[in-house]
Amino acid sequence: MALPREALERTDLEAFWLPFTANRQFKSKPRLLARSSGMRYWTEDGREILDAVAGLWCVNAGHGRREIAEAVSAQLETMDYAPPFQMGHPNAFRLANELVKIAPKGLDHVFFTNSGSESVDTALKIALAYHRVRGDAARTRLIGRERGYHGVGFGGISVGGIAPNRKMWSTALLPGVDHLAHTHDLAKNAFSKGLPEHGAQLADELERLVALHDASTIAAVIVEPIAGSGGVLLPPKGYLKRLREICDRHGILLIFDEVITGFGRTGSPFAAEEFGVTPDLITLAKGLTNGCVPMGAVLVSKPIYDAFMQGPDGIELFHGYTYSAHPVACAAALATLGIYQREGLLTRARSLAPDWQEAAHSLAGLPHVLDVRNYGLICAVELAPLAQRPGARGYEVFLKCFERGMLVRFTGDTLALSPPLIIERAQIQQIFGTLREVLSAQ
Ligand code: PXG
Repeated sequence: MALPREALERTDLEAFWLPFTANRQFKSKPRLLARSSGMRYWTEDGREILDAVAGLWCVNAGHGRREIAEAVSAQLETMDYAPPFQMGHPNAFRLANELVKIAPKGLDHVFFTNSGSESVDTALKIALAYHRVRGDAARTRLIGRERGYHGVGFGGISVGGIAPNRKMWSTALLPGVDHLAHTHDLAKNAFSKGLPEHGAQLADELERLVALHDASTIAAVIVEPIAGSGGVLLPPKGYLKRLREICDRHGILLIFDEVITGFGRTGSPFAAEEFGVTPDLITLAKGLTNGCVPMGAVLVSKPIYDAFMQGPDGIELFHGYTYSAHPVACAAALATLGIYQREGLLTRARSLAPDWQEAAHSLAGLPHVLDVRNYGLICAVELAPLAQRPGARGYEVFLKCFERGMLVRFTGDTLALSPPLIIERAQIQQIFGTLREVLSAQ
Protein backbone atom coordinates (compact mmCIF):
# COMPACT_ATOMS: atom_id res chain seq x y z
CA MET A 1 0.00 0.00 0.00
CA ALA A 2 1.54 3.30 -1.07
CA LEU A 3 1.43 6.29 1.22
CA PRO A 4 -0.90 9.04 0.01
CA ARG A 5 2.03 11.22 -1.03
CA GLU A 6 3.45 12.19 -4.35
CA ALA A 7 6.36 10.01 -5.38
CA LEU A 8 9.81 11.54 -5.02
CA GLU A 9 11.45 12.84 -8.19
CA ARG A 10 15.11 12.21 -8.94
CA THR A 11 15.97 15.78 -7.90
CA ASP A 12 14.27 15.30 -4.55
CA LEU A 13 16.90 12.70 -3.69
CA GLU A 14 19.89 15.02 -3.92
CA ALA A 15 19.91 16.84 -0.59
CA PHE A 16 20.01 13.84 1.71
CA TRP A 17 23.51 12.37 2.05
CA LEU A 18 22.85 8.77 3.04
CA PRO A 19 25.11 7.21 5.69
CA PHE A 20 27.23 4.14 4.89
CA THR A 21 25.60 4.07 1.45
CA ALA A 22 26.70 4.19 -2.16
CA ASN A 23 24.81 7.46 -2.71
CA ARG A 24 25.09 7.67 -6.50
CA GLN A 25 24.08 4.06 -7.05
CA PHE A 26 21.24 4.44 -4.58
CA LYS A 27 19.95 7.66 -6.10
CA SER A 28 19.97 6.19 -9.58
CA LYS A 29 17.69 3.38 -8.36
CA PRO A 30 16.37 4.19 -4.88
CA ARG A 31 14.96 1.63 -2.48
CA LEU A 32 12.34 3.40 -0.41
CA LEU A 33 10.48 1.84 2.49
CA ALA A 34 7.14 3.31 3.44
CA ARG A 35 5.47 1.11 6.01
CA SER A 36 6.20 -1.71 8.43
CA SER A 37 4.33 -4.24 10.52
CA GLY A 38 5.39 -7.43 12.28
CA MET A 39 8.04 -9.18 10.19
CA ARG A 40 7.50 -7.00 7.16
CA TYR A 41 8.16 -3.76 5.38
CA TRP A 42 6.30 -2.41 2.40
CA THR A 43 8.06 -0.36 -0.24
CA GLU A 44 6.76 2.96 -1.46
CA ASP A 45 5.25 1.21 -4.46
CA GLY A 46 3.51 -1.35 -2.27
CA ARG A 47 5.81 -4.36 -2.51
CA GLU A 48 6.00 -6.58 0.57
CA ILE A 49 9.50 -7.12 2.00
CA LEU A 50 10.32 -9.77 4.58
CA ASP A 51 12.64 -8.21 7.15
CA ALA A 52 15.48 -10.67 7.70
CA VAL A 53 17.66 -8.17 9.62
CA ALA A 54 15.27 -6.57 12.13
CA GLY A 55 15.73 -3.22 10.42
CA LEU A 56 19.42 -3.04 11.30
CA TRP A 57 19.61 -5.53 14.16
CA CYS A 58 17.30 -3.42 16.28
CA VAL A 59 13.59 -4.19 15.79
CA ASN A 60 13.75 -7.29 17.98
CA ALA A 61 10.04 -7.33 18.89
CA GLY A 62 8.96 -6.84 15.29
CA HIS A 63 7.56 -3.75 13.64
CA GLY A 64 4.60 -1.60 14.51
CA ARG A 65 4.24 -2.48 18.19
CA ARG A 66 1.21 -0.60 19.40
CA GLU A 67 2.30 -0.57 23.07
CA ILE A 68 5.43 1.38 22.17
CA ALA A 69 3.56 3.84 19.95
CA GLU A 70 1.06 4.48 22.73
CA ALA A 71 3.74 4.93 25.38
CA VAL A 72 5.64 7.38 23.18
CA SER A 73 2.52 9.30 22.32
CA ALA A 74 1.39 9.49 25.95
CA GLN A 75 4.84 10.65 27.04
CA LEU A 76 4.93 13.39 24.41
CA GLU A 77 1.60 14.67 25.61
CA THR A 78 2.58 14.55 29.28
CA MET A 79 6.13 15.86 29.16
CA ASP A 80 8.12 16.29 25.96
CA TYR A 81 11.57 16.84 27.40
CA ALA A 82 13.32 17.06 30.73
CA PRO A 83 16.90 18.23 31.27
CA PRO A 84 19.11 15.37 32.45
CA PHE A 85 21.78 17.46 34.16
CA GLN A 86 21.11 18.12 37.85
CA MET A 87 17.48 17.12 37.14
CA GLY A 88 15.63 13.87 36.61
CA HIS A 89 12.29 12.34 35.76
CA PRO A 90 10.80 9.14 37.21
CA ASN A 91 10.92 7.01 34.07
CA ALA A 92 14.69 7.42 33.80
CA PHE A 93 15.08 5.72 37.19
CA ARG A 94 12.41 3.12 36.40
CA LEU A 95 14.13 2.21 33.17
CA ALA A 96 17.55 1.95 34.81
CA ASN A 97 16.03 -0.39 37.42
CA GLU A 98 14.34 -2.53 34.76
CA LEU A 99 17.60 -2.82 32.85
CA VAL A 100 19.51 -3.81 35.97
CA LYS A 101 16.91 -6.55 36.59
CA ILE A 102 17.70 -8.24 33.28
CA ALA A 103 21.41 -7.33 33.20
CA PRO A 104 24.10 -9.88 34.06
CA LYS A 105 24.61 -10.00 37.83
CA GLY A 106 26.99 -7.34 39.08
CA LEU A 107 26.20 -4.77 36.41
CA ASP A 108 23.87 -2.64 38.42
CA HIS A 109 24.26 0.92 37.21
CA VAL A 110 23.21 2.51 33.93
CA PHE A 111 24.44 5.55 32.01
CA PHE A 112 22.12 6.63 29.19
CA THR A 113 23.19 7.72 25.71
CA ASN A 114 21.47 8.03 22.31
CA SER A 115 23.23 5.52 20.12
CA GLY A 116 25.68 2.68 20.07
CA SER A 117 28.50 5.01 19.08
CA GLU A 118 27.83 7.21 22.07
CA SER A 119 27.61 4.17 24.33
CA VAL A 120 31.04 3.04 23.17
CA ASP A 121 32.67 6.43 23.66
CA THR A 122 30.98 6.71 27.06
CA ALA A 123 32.25 3.28 28.14
CA LEU A 124 35.79 4.10 27.02
CA LYS A 125 35.68 7.41 28.88
CA ILE A 126 34.35 5.76 32.02
CA ALA A 127 37.11 3.14 31.84
CA LEU A 128 39.84 5.76 31.56
CA ALA A 129 38.33 7.94 34.28
CA TYR A 130 37.87 4.93 36.57
CA HIS A 131 41.56 4.18 36.72
CA ARG A 132 42.31 7.83 37.25
CA VAL A 133 39.90 8.33 40.14
CA ARG A 134 41.50 5.30 41.75
CA GLY A 135 44.91 6.85 41.49
CA ASP A 136 46.02 4.56 38.65
CA ALA A 137 46.29 7.33 36.08
CA ALA A 138 48.96 5.63 33.98
CA ARG A 139 46.37 3.16 32.71
CA THR A 140 45.47 5.03 29.53
CA ARG A 141 45.85 2.41 26.83
CA LEU A 142 42.77 0.93 25.14
CA ILE A 143 42.78 -2.40 23.34
CA GLY A 144 40.32 -3.21 20.56
CA ARG A 145 40.31 -5.95 17.97
CA GLU A 146 40.82 -6.27 14.25
CA ARG A 147 37.52 -6.34 12.36
CA GLY A 148 35.76 -4.94 15.44
CA TYR A 149 33.01 -2.37 14.96
CA HIS A 150 32.27 0.05 17.75
CA GLY A 151 30.39 2.79 15.98
CA VAL A 152 31.74 5.90 14.35
CA GLY A 153 32.88 8.26 17.11
CA PHE A 154 36.61 8.92 17.32
CA GLY A 155 36.86 6.54 20.28
CA GLY A 156 34.87 3.87 18.48
CA ILE A 157 36.85 3.99 15.24
CA SER A 158 40.11 4.05 17.19
CA VAL A 159 39.39 0.77 18.96
CA GLY A 160 37.51 -0.53 15.92
CA GLY A 161 39.30 -2.61 13.35
CA ILE A 162 37.68 -1.96 9.98
CA ALA A 163 40.09 -0.19 7.65
CA PRO A 164 37.64 1.88 5.54
CA ASN A 165 36.11 3.28 8.73
CA ARG A 166 39.53 4.44 9.92
CA LYS A 167 41.77 5.31 7.01
CA MET A 168 40.38 8.81 6.28
CA TRP A 169 40.97 9.79 9.88
CA SER A 170 44.15 7.93 10.64
CA THR A 171 45.93 10.87 12.24
CA ALA A 172 42.88 11.77 14.30
CA LEU A 173 42.57 8.39 15.97
CA LEU A 174 43.13 8.14 19.71
CA PRO A 175 46.75 7.60 20.66
CA GLY A 176 47.75 4.60 22.72
CA VAL A 177 45.39 2.08 21.16
CA ASP A 178 46.37 -1.43 20.19
CA HIS A 179 44.43 -4.32 18.68
CA LEU A 180 44.04 -8.03 19.23
CA ALA A 181 43.89 -10.27 16.18
CA HIS A 182 40.40 -11.12 14.95
CA THR A 183 39.16 -14.66 15.43
CA HIS A 184 37.98 -15.51 11.93
CA ASP A 185 39.64 -18.66 10.62
CA LEU A 186 37.87 -20.13 7.62
CA ALA A 187 40.54 -22.75 7.07
CA LYS A 188 39.83 -24.30 10.46
CA ASN A 189 36.27 -23.27 11.29
CA ALA A 190 34.24 -23.04 8.05
CA PHE A 191 30.65 -24.27 8.36
CA SER A 192 30.77 -24.30 12.15
CA LYS A 193 27.43 -24.81 13.81
CA GLY A 194 27.33 -22.51 16.81
CA LEU A 195 30.66 -21.46 18.32
CA PRO A 196 33.75 -22.51 16.37
CA GLU A 197 36.07 -25.09 17.92
CA HIS A 198 39.39 -23.49 17.05
CA GLY A 199 40.93 -20.26 18.22
CA ALA A 200 40.57 -19.88 22.03
CA GLN A 201 44.33 -19.34 22.16
CA LEU A 202 43.90 -16.10 20.20
CA ALA A 203 42.90 -14.55 23.53
CA ASP A 204 46.50 -15.06 24.62
CA GLU A 205 47.38 -12.23 22.26
CA LEU A 206 46.32 -10.05 25.15
CA GLU A 207 49.18 -11.49 27.23
CA ARG A 208 51.50 -10.55 24.38
CA LEU A 209 50.21 -6.95 24.44
CA VAL A 210 50.56 -6.88 28.22
CA ALA A 211 54.16 -8.03 27.86
CA LEU A 212 54.75 -5.36 25.23
CA HIS A 213 53.11 -2.37 26.91
CA ASP A 214 53.04 -3.47 30.56
CA ALA A 215 49.73 -4.00 32.32
CA SER A 216 50.16 -0.79 34.30
CA THR A 217 49.51 1.19 31.08
CA ILE A 218 46.38 -0.67 29.94
CA ALA A 219 42.93 0.61 30.92
CA ALA A 220 40.51 -1.63 29.07
CA VAL A 221 39.83 -4.16 26.37
CA ILE A 222 36.72 -3.78 24.24
CA VAL A 223 35.28 -6.54 22.07
CA GLU A 224 31.95 -7.49 20.59
CA PRO A 225 31.07 -10.94 21.96
CA ILE A 226 29.92 -11.66 18.41
CA ALA A 227 31.36 -9.20 15.91
CA GLY A 228 28.61 -7.88 13.64
CA SER A 229 29.60 -5.32 11.06
CA GLY A 230 33.06 -6.83 10.67
CA GLY A 231 31.41 -9.82 9.02
CA VAL A 232 29.59 -11.72 11.79
CA LEU A 233 32.50 -13.39 13.54
CA LEU A 234 31.77 -15.82 16.33
CA PRO A 235 34.01 -16.20 19.38
CA PRO A 236 35.82 -19.55 19.42
CA LYS A 237 34.81 -21.78 22.33
CA GLY A 238 36.58 -20.64 25.49
CA TYR A 239 37.95 -17.45 23.91
CA LEU A 240 35.92 -14.90 25.88
CA LYS A 241 36.53 -16.70 29.20
CA ARG A 242 40.24 -16.56 28.52
CA LEU A 243 40.08 -12.85 27.75
CA ARG A 244 38.28 -12.32 31.06
CA GLU A 245 40.91 -14.29 32.96
CA ILE A 246 43.77 -12.33 31.44
CA CYS A 247 42.02 -9.01 32.17
CA ASP A 248 41.48 -10.10 35.78
CA ARG A 249 45.08 -11.13 36.18
CA HIS A 250 46.27 -7.68 35.13
CA GLY A 251 43.63 -5.30 36.49
CA ILE A 252 42.33 -4.49 33.00
CA LEU A 253 38.65 -3.67 32.51
CA LEU A 254 36.70 -5.77 30.03
CA ILE A 255 34.03 -4.03 27.94
CA PHE A 256 31.53 -6.04 25.92
CA ASP A 257 29.96 -4.11 23.09
CA GLU A 258 26.52 -5.72 23.01
CA VAL A 259 24.87 -3.21 20.70
CA ILE A 260 23.76 -6.07 18.44
CA THR A 261 23.99 -9.06 20.77
CA GLY A 262 21.96 -7.41 23.55
CA PHE A 263 18.25 -7.97 24.05
CA GLY A 264 17.87 -11.60 23.12
CA ARG A 265 19.76 -11.97 19.86
CA THR A 266 21.84 -14.92 21.12
CA GLY A 267 19.11 -16.70 23.09
CA SER A 268 19.91 -15.05 26.43
CA PRO A 269 19.09 -11.46 27.33
CA PHE A 270 22.77 -10.62 26.85
CA ALA A 271 25.66 -12.48 25.24
CA ALA A 272 27.59 -12.09 28.49
CA GLU A 273 25.22 -14.57 30.14
CA GLU A 274 24.97 -16.74 27.08
CA PHE A 275 28.74 -17.21 27.08
CA GLY A 276 29.12 -17.22 30.88
CA VAL A 277 31.49 -14.26 31.01
CA THR A 278 30.76 -11.09 32.96
CA PRO A 279 32.43 -7.94 31.66
CA ASP A 280 32.87 -4.76 33.71
CA LEU A 281 30.89 -2.63 31.27
CA ILE A 282 28.35 -3.42 28.56
CA THR A 283 27.39 -1.05 25.77
CA LEU A 284 23.82 -1.19 24.47
CA ALA A 285 21.55 0.55 21.95
CA LYS A 286 19.36 -0.75 19.09
CA GLY A 287 17.02 -3.30 20.72
CA LEU A 288 16.72 -1.14 23.83
CA THR A 289 13.82 0.74 22.24
CA ASN A 290 13.04 -1.82 19.53
CA GLY A 291 14.61 0.69 17.17
CA CYS A 292 11.70 3.12 17.63
CA VAL A 293 13.50 6.02 19.25
CA PRO A 294 17.28 6.52 19.33
CA MET A 295 18.68 5.44 22.68
CA GLY A 296 21.75 3.74 24.04
CA ALA A 297 23.00 2.77 27.47
CA VAL A 298 26.11 1.62 29.26
CA LEU A 299 25.76 -0.96 32.00
CA VAL A 300 28.38 -0.40 34.67
CA SER A 301 29.59 -2.68 37.46
CA LYS A 302 29.19 -1.70 41.08
CA PRO A 303 32.92 -1.34 41.82
CA ILE A 304 33.30 1.07 38.93
CA TYR A 305 30.31 3.18 39.94
CA ASP A 306 31.40 3.12 43.58
CA ALA A 307 34.89 4.29 42.67
CA PHE A 308 33.37 7.52 41.37
CA MET A 309 31.14 8.02 44.40
CA GLN A 310 34.02 8.80 46.75
CA GLY A 311 35.60 12.12 47.54
CA PRO A 312 33.97 15.50 48.08
CA ASP A 313 30.42 16.22 46.89
CA GLY A 314 30.13 17.48 43.33
CA ILE A 315 29.81 16.24 39.79
CA GLU A 316 31.53 12.86 39.66
CA LEU A 317 31.74 12.43 35.89
CA PHE A 318 31.95 15.33 33.47
CA HIS A 319 30.11 13.54 30.71
CA GLY A 320 26.55 13.30 29.40
CA TYR A 321 24.24 14.26 26.56
CA THR A 322 21.37 16.74 26.26
CA TYR A 323 19.24 13.73 25.40
CA SER A 324 20.58 11.26 27.99
CA ALA A 325 17.50 9.47 29.36
CA HIS A 326 15.20 11.46 27.07
CA PRO A 327 11.65 10.98 28.35
CA VAL A 328 10.36 9.80 24.99
CA ALA A 329 13.18 7.27 24.64
CA CYS A 330 12.63 6.08 28.22
CA ALA A 331 8.92 5.59 27.51
CA ALA A 332 9.75 3.62 24.35
CA ALA A 333 12.34 1.51 26.18
CA LEU A 334 10.03 0.72 29.11
CA ALA A 335 7.29 -0.37 26.71
CA THR A 336 9.82 -2.41 24.74
CA LEU A 337 11.15 -4.20 27.81
CA GLY A 338 7.54 -4.95 28.78
CA ILE A 339 6.95 -6.64 25.44
CA TYR A 340 10.20 -8.60 25.66
CA GLN A 341 9.20 -9.81 29.10
CA ARG A 342 5.56 -10.68 28.33
CA GLU A 343 6.39 -12.47 25.11
CA GLY A 344 9.54 -14.20 26.34
CA LEU A 345 11.48 -12.66 23.47
CA LEU A 346 14.78 -12.38 25.33
CA THR A 347 15.14 -16.16 25.30
CA ARG A 348 13.01 -17.06 22.29
CA ALA A 349 16.04 -17.26 19.98
CA ARG A 350 17.21 -20.27 21.97
CA SER A 351 14.17 -22.34 21.04
CA LEU A 352 14.32 -21.33 17.38
CA ALA A 353 18.08 -21.72 17.03
CA PRO A 354 18.06 -25.43 16.04
CA ASP A 355 15.63 -24.80 13.16
CA TRP A 356 17.49 -21.64 12.20
CA GLN A 357 20.80 -23.52 12.17
CA GLU A 358 19.46 -26.38 10.09
CA ALA A 359 17.87 -24.07 7.53
CA ALA A 360 21.02 -21.93 7.37
CA HIS A 361 23.36 -24.83 6.76
CA SER A 362 21.17 -26.14 3.96
CA LEU A 363 22.86 -23.40 1.89
CA ALA A 364 26.21 -25.19 2.12
CA GLY A 365 27.30 -26.34 -1.31
CA LEU A 366 25.51 -23.61 -3.27
CA PRO A 367 27.67 -21.70 -5.75
CA HIS A 368 30.29 -19.38 -4.20
CA VAL A 369 29.28 -20.16 -0.61
CA LEU A 370 32.54 -20.24 1.38
CA ASP A 371 30.99 -20.47 4.81
CA VAL A 372 27.76 -20.53 6.75
CA ARG A 373 27.97 -19.68 10.44
CA ASN A 374 25.24 -19.16 13.00
CA TYR A 375 24.42 -18.50 16.61
CA GLY A 376 21.05 -17.80 18.24
CA LEU A 377 19.09 -15.91 15.59
CA ILE A 378 22.19 -14.76 13.75
CA CYS A 379 23.52 -16.18 10.54
CA ALA A 380 26.27 -15.19 8.12
CA VAL A 381 26.77 -16.52 4.65
CA GLU A 382 30.22 -15.71 3.37
CA LEU A 383 30.53 -15.65 -0.42
CA ALA A 384 33.59 -15.85 -2.61
CA PRO A 385 34.45 -12.35 -3.82
CA LEU A 386 34.39 -11.62 -7.53
CA ALA A 387 37.88 -11.27 -8.98
CA GLN A 388 39.17 -7.68 -8.50
CA ARG A 389 35.80 -6.56 -7.10
CA PRO A 390 35.55 -7.33 -3.40
CA GLY A 391 32.07 -6.59 -2.04
CA ALA A 392 30.42 -6.65 -5.48
CA ARG A 393 28.91 -10.11 -5.03
CA GLY A 394 27.55 -9.23 -1.59
CA TYR A 395 25.90 -6.12 -3.02
CA GLU A 396 24.51 -8.08 -5.96
CA VAL A 397 22.92 -10.70 -3.69
CA PHE A 398 21.53 -7.98 -1.44
CA LEU A 399 19.86 -6.37 -4.49
CA LYS A 400 18.51 -9.70 -5.77
CA CYS A 401 17.05 -10.50 -2.36
CA PHE A 402 15.39 -7.11 -2.24
CA GLU A 403 13.91 -7.66 -5.71
CA ARG A 404 12.51 -10.94 -4.41
CA GLY A 405 10.96 -9.28 -1.40
CA MET A 406 13.54 -9.76 1.34
CA LEU A 407 15.79 -7.35 3.24
CA VAL A 408 19.23 -8.70 4.20
CA ARG A 409 22.50 -6.97 5.17
CA PHE A 410 25.84 -7.40 3.55
CA THR A 411 29.29 -6.37 4.69
CA GLY A 412 31.81 -7.02 2.00
CA ASP A 413 30.83 -10.38 0.56
CA THR A 414 29.28 -11.64 3.77
CA LEU A 415 25.52 -11.64 4.09
CA ALA A 416 24.15 -11.13 7.57
CA LEU A 417 20.77 -12.28 8.81
CA SER A 418 19.29 -11.25 12.16
CA PRO A 419 15.48 -11.29 11.97
CA PRO A 420 13.07 -9.92 14.55
CA LEU A 421 12.87 -12.38 17.45
CA ILE A 422 9.14 -12.84 16.82
CA ILE A 423 9.96 -14.81 13.67
CA GLU A 424 7.92 -17.97 13.05
CA ARG A 425 9.33 -21.22 11.72
CA ALA A 426 7.65 -20.78 8.34
CA GLN A 427 9.41 -17.44 7.93
CA ILE A 428 12.75 -19.06 8.72
CA GLN A 429 12.09 -21.40 5.81
CA GLN A 430 11.06 -18.45 3.66
CA ILE A 431 14.29 -16.56 4.41
CA PHE A 432 16.56 -19.44 3.51
CA GLY A 433 14.34 -20.50 0.60
CA THR A 434 14.68 -17.03 -0.94
CA LEU A 435 18.43 -17.05 -0.33
CA ARG A 436 18.69 -20.48 -1.92
CA GLU A 437 16.94 -19.22 -5.07
CA VAL A 438 19.12 -16.13 -5.27
CA LEU A 439 22.39 -17.95 -4.58
CA SER A 440 21.55 -20.80 -6.98
CA ALA A 441 21.18 -18.26 -9.76
CA GLN A 442 24.55 -16.59 -9.04
N1 PXG B 1 28.72 -1.16 18.35
C1 PXG B 1 28.30 -2.22 17.64
C2 PXG B 1 28.74 -3.58 18.02
C3 PXG B 1 27.43 -2.02 16.55
O1 PXG B 1 27.03 -3.07 15.84
C4 PXG B 1 27.50 0.34 17.03
C5 PXG B 1 28.35 0.09 18.07
C6 PXG B 1 27.14 1.76 16.74
O2 PXG B 1 25.81 2.00 16.98
P1 PXG B 1 25.10 3.29 16.32
O3 PXG B 1 23.75 3.31 17.01
O4 PXG B 1 25.93 4.47 16.68
O5 PXG B 1 25.04 3.06 14.85
C7 PXG B 1 27.02 -0.71 16.25
C8 PXG B 1 26.11 -0.41 15.09
C9 PXG B 1 25.67 -3.81 10.05
C10 PXG B 1 25.60 -2.56 10.84
O6 PXG B 1 26.04 -3.78 8.91
C11 PXG B 1 25.64 -2.60 12.21
C12 PXG B 1 25.65 -1.41 12.92
C13 PXG B 1 25.58 -0.20 12.27
C14 PXG B 1 25.52 -0.19 10.88
C15 PXG B 1 25.54 -1.36 10.16
O7 PXG B 1 25.41 -4.88 10.57
N2 PXG B 1 25.78 -1.49 14.28
